[in-house]
Amino acid sequence: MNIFQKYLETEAAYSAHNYHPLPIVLEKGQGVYVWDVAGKQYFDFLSGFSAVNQGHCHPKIITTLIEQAQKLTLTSRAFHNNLLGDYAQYITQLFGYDKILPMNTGVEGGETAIKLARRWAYNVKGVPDLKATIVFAKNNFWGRTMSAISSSTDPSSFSKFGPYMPGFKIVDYNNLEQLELALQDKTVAAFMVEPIQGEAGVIVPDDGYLKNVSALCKKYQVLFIADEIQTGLGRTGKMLACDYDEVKPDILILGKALSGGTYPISAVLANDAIMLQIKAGEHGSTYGGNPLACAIAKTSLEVLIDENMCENATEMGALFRTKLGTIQKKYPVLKTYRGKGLLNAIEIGGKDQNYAWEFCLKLAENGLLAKPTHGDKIRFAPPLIITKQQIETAIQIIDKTFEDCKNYM
Ligand code: IF1
Repeated sequence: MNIFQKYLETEAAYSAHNYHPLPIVLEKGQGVYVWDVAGKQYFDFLSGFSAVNQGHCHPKIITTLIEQAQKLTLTSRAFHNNLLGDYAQYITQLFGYDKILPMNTGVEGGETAIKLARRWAYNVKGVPDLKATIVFAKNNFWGRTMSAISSSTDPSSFSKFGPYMPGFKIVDYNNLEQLELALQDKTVAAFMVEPIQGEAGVIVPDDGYLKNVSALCKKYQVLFIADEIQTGLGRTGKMLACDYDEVKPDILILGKALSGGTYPISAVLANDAIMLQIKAGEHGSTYGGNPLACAIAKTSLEVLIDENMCENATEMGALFRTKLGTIQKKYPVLKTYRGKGLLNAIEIGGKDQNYAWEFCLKLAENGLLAKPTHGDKIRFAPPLIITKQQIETAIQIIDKTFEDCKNYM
């Protein structure tokens, strides 16, 4: 029996089977590396689904976490705490919004954004009560709540969980004609979209798509909600993926790396005309805006900036894609590769659908962790602190893995 077996069996016996992880058991993480219970080291090229942008257990974030955890972790919002105001001022000035509504998970950020948009639609746009609609892009992913799956076009997310939230409409991603048609409906409160679709397999829209989305939203008095939970905070090489099109969404949703992978922290940012539509006692959560989260989030943002992680993501991402190009010449089974900054994905061929899974198993054996998404796509998203040398070593592992798998092709 291998060393992982008892962990896998215990987990299978007592924990829900709502995931199908790679059969490895991790117990340590530092920077771009994680180690399994046998002491084997891996490059982490998933980064906790882009929550660990700053690297595993970033020393400054961990120090902040420990120090604050020994002082005060949670007051509830029934009382003020000494950190929320300072953190709120910092993050709103950093991203250029009047206010933040602090939440915990990414999907709570999405739910909050939708509630703000609907409330604004009734109070400001004048949509008749109960008639507000929200437009989403096909293949969107913003979490697992009933609202999130009600906007999903992926049966594995929504089937047999109905009935669904009403008032949601779908347009093709990266399709401005369809979007303009949909926004002409006067009941539309908002268009909520990921600047790059992560779960769908790192789908990068045309240059200028977001700029046109923003213009259409303005034209039809519709709020532009950017879900930057995965693409934000340096992942694509800029602080926000929206920065590539120099657009400013009406509502910005952040999550994941807002805590450097240490704690669930999300944030919704908007200006007063939208944010103040929610009055005292009309929204919130037990942990939203807790002092531990405020301390962690501020340090997580500071290290992103102080350590030039956005710039590094741009440089290392470009190097990574260039190297993938050389691998593609040797192994045509590497059908396509794409991405921005350090949010990249490859599509691989192979004799059968399982090739991507087998490829990831072999990658793990060779010392690099990644996981397939939607069949034949493999996302590569290492922490943003990765160095040139580490990229080159990782590329060697990927190259070797194609060599190892070539009769599987
Ligand atoms: C799973 C990946 C999926 C997200 C975007 C909101 C959320 C997510 C753009 C919700 C969460 C996670 C959830 C996890 C797998 C992972 C993921 F792309 F990041 F890999 F599914 F698409 N917006 N993404 O990506 O944030 O509530 O989870 O904090 O549910 O399997 P959350």
